[in-house]
Amino acid sequence: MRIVTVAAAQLGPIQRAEPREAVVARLMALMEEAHARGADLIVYPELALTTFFPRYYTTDAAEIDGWYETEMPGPATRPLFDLARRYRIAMYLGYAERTPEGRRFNTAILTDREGAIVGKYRKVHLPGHGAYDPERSFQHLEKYYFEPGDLGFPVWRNLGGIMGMCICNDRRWPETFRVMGLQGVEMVLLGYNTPSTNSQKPEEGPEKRLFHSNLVLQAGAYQNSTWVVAVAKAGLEDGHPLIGGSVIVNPDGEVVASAQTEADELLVHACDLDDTVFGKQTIFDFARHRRVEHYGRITAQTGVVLPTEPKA
Ligand code: ING
Repeated sequence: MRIVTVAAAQLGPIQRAEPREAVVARLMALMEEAHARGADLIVYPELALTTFFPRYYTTDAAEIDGWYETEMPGPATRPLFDLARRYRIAMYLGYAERTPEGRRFNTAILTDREGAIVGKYRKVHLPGHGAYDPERSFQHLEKYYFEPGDLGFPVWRNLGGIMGMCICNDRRWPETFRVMGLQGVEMVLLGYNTPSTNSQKPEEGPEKRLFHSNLVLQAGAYQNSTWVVAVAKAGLEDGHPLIGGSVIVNPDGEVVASAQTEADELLVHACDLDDTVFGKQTIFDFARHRRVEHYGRITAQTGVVLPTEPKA
């Protein structure tokens, strides 16, 4: 038995004007509850310190810079790191990162029980668009505000197991989970901010979005025999709805805990990392079963190459 008691710390909406300090107070309240319920690890959402700002288009550099962290922990987040160290709780925290060279990434960090950052991930799959799109009912400008992640999909030994990270849209791409699966990952941590509606397909609502979110999370868990912890920032942000649906998924692909609200809500579950072993040693023993000689297209091609037209 290698139990890691996980707290999935779903956040309700963060309004555009909400200061970091107020948000950090919410994160710390969730950590207090996680500690009281015996958690070893707490997982926060994507961009957990600000509203989902890629829904806004602006060229105002000062406003844009205000959404990014230039140090982690910084003045606003140090109290959270201090509390985590006091409670010996490891943490996944999503935030907008601005490097000293001025590069911008949608980032998540993983800490250990001592509050030290043991891993950093930068979102690889950026959805949406890179320029203002007047056709959309709302913007999704992640390709404008961030660069694609340059760190790949690493895993880290932490809390007696092998942990990996991704962010939001990454969960929709099977390569994300498989690259970590090929490193023996036992628990994938991710945060997400998923609009409840499709800005290009008005008939697609929250039910379909929640269905697709669980579909990819359960598949990723099962096909790589790993735990998956997925945590939403949810609810109505400045009039823009985000889905909730935070879940903890076991290595058999079963949802073992799911959020019931679109507010700040803590899910706690004792995850036995040894539950990943049977799948990795049998049906998903990659070394025994995979046939890489047939998988070349997956890395040789970015887009689709259609078959040739039949001869007339
Ligand atoms: N948000 C959404 C996500 O991938 C999206 C964007 C929603 C893309 C639904 C495609 C379909 O969950 C982020 N932040 O990636």
